[in-house]
Amino acid sequence: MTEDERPEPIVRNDEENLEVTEPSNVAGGVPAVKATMQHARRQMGLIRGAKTLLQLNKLDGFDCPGCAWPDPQKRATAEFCENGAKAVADEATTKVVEPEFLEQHSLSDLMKKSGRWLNAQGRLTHPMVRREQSEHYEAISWDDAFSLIADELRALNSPDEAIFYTSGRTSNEAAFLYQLFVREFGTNNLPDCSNMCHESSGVGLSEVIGVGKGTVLLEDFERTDAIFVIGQNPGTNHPRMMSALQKAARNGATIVSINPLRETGLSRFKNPQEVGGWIGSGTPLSSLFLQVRINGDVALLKGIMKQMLEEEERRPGEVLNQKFIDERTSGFDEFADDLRHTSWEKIVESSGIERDEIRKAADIAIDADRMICCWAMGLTQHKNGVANIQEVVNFLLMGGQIGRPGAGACPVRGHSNVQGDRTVGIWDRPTDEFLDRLESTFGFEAPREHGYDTVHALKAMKSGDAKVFVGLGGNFLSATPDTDFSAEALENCRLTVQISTKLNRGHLVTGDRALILPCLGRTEIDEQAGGRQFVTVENSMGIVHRSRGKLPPASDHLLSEPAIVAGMANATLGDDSKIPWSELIADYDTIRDLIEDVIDGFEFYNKRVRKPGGFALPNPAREGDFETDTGDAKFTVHPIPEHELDDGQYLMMTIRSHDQFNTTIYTDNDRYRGIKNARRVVMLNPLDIENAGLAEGQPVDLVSRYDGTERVAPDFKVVAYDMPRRSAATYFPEANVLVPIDEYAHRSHTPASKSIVIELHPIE
Ligand SMILES: Nc1nc2c(c(=O)[nH]1)N[C@H]1C(S)=C(S)[C@@H](COP(=O)(O)OP(=O)(O)OC[C@H]3O[C@@H](n4cnc5c(=O)[nH]c(N)nc54)[C@H](O)[C@@H]3O)O[C@H]1N2
Ligand SMILES: Nc1nc2c(c(=O)[nH]1)N[C@H]1C(S)=C(S)[C@@H](COP(=O)(O)OP(=O)(O)OC[C@H]3O[C@@H](n4cnc5c(=O)[nH]c(N)nc54)[C@H](O)[C@@H]3O)O[C@H]1N2
Ligand SMILES: [Mo]
Repeated sequence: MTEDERPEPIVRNDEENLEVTEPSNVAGGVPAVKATMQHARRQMGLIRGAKTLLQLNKLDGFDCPGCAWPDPQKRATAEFCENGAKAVADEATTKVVEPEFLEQHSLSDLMKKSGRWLNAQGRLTHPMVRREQSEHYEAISWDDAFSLIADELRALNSPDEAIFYTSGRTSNEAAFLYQLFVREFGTNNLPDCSNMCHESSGVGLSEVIGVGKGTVLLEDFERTDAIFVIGQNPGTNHPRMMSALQKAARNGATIVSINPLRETGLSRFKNPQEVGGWIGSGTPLSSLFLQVRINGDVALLKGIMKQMLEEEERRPGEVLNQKFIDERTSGFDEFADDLRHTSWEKIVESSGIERDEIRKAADIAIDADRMICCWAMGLTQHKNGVANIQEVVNFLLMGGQIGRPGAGACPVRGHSNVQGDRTVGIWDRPTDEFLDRLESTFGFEAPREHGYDTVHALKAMKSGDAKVFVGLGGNFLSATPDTDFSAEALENCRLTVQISTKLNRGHLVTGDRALILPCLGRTEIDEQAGGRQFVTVENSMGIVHRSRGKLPPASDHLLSEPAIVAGMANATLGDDSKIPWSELIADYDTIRDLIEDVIDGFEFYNKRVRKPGGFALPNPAREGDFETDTGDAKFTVHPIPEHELDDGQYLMMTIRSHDQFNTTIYTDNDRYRGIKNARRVVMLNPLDIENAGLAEGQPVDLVSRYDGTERVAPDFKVVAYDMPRRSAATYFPEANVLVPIDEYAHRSHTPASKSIVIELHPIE
């Protein structure tokens, strides 16, 4: 492709200067501590930095705005990890973006800057508006901003022409009020980041075990014999999980890692919270690494299970938990039949894993009295994402590994409150039971038609069926698939509203008019008429607990997320509303009382959440009670997915580097993988590089072709990496432009961000 033909990249990066070194073989240790201190100091200064970090994840402090990994009951002095510290430092930065900044820099000027640069400018301080045809944002009062939203919403032909997105950092209180406002307004158009994340887990698990959440608690890691970590990179994305894995390994558990990449965190770990963790060579973690092909997991799991079945046939009664299978499950015969008819050739070919290795994995599962399977985006973001999760459940059910201590399913959630947001009603497909409870509690008629999820919201905006977009957090432009499509979708709106803490590219690609509404972050004091407030969140294991910020807000003009929602609701619904919005904001206990009225499991919410460590929500599957339509856990049968790759084509996964939180880029380095000063890179197997006549460091354009449309991500550099043949890895969000809007998982509609067929076009 020539210089003129290549499109402007919609995701921008700073000047890059790629350096490649060997990937690290141990996670944590001194480099992690050093990186933590550097980030904290740079953003917050020495004293504020240290003080803030010591409040992180404390019983009376604030919940880490990073991932959703749970906190142990016994907290360390420094109960945080390198990447949690980066997320906190990023929010608690002392830098600010004041109105003058946005009045000076035009939107097209800012479009030329990288996402990392935009984020690094600091915290947003004032509500800002971009008026029609204007090239700039300018300051606006809160009242005028709310009126503008109300005018646009009321002018719609139907409430279904508005989209209300949520990102998973939002608290239970803000999320509950938000869905209440949206449903009283009259729509279920509540897409959220979960649609792009663990939706496949939710859909998959609900069907076969009756709850859409994981079934293990942190203490189960101390009692388990084997842990399978599948399609997850905890050393980077859930570093506090490393302490749990380390403890499990020390207690004798065997850890198996299934991943196309030999991720550093899964081989060895030096716990920076232990004195001994700073020296020595670290604790060896995974004893078996299966370098599966991208999307080879169905084949691999079938292989492990086929091996178990054959073993059971050789020594009946010794391998499977037949009693559990007979009494608590259905569908075993069809499932076993399918395994018998799946050939070993097909399994080995599709998974890329040899029989011997499969046998080793099966032996570990057979020897384990108690087994846990953990997974994340490596399983959910495929067209067969739901099938992937249900194969994991099949694997667990064979040994009766759900519903007893030390065993179970562990989808490791991403955003710190993504699970809580769904629990309190952020869902485009609410149940009738939930809507009935809203109606009986509040006395308004709840909309019954299901709303748009993320993919379908984008399509509706693009086609003109939706005209107003409101984002409660997040970065809808850069996190969604098909960036050019998303940009057009946003530009097609009459009004786009972003409730945000930091500047991102989503603020630059707007509807006819746009608002930025700046809000308080987790780390900050939330003072309301009724005094100082706290909020609550639910972690990956269903524990609901408090989070109370301690820092003075970044600006006097910030409102809390609940207050912003109430402001929009008051202005839009006015006196017709059945809900006393302003009273609820004065004291968040009153919001929690309403959550308790509407949602089961929150009994004595205000009392129980004040107890140190919070409380666990009910989870029938964890107790061995499967509330599916048939009342038992289900074995299911899924085909092995096929990817026909022509010459010159590769199957690409888009993954996170060590120095980003989703679309927020901290630096252009990926320390564990040995990649420095560059994000526009494509990792390939060295033999593939050679075969294709490419060279390391060579610039290439990445091209995907689906349904006759060619999508181009320009100007990437080739990096040789230890990974299966014919696979490619790029970073999210740089490569999102290649993910077609119509490539998403069956039934969960999660974009297939981990299996996109691409070609490489060398740049002359
Ligand atoms: N520091 C930090 N922490 C985070 C985040 C962050 O961006 N930065 N994001 C948060 C969020 S929202 C989420 S959802 C989680 C994400 O946490 P992860 O799911 O760990 O994140 P990804 O980088 O998407 O990594 C997916 C992993 O799956 C592997 N993989 C890809 N395709 C396949 C496949 O087909 N099969 C198998 N077996 N493996 C595969 C990749 O090699 C990679 O190791 O992390 C959360 N925590
Ligand atoms: N290709 C590809 N695409 C992906 C993924 C992938 O692996 N590959 N992963 C997907 C996944 S798992 C997820 S979860 C989504 C993430 O999608 P999002 O949740 O939409 O994206 P984030 O990058 O987490 O959002 C960052 C922005 O949130 C705002 N923010 C930060 N803290 C707060 C807060 O406390 N309150 C408010 N109101 N705003 C705040 C800041 O302005 C910041 O710029 O991306 C998805 N997209
Ligand atoms: Mo996520």
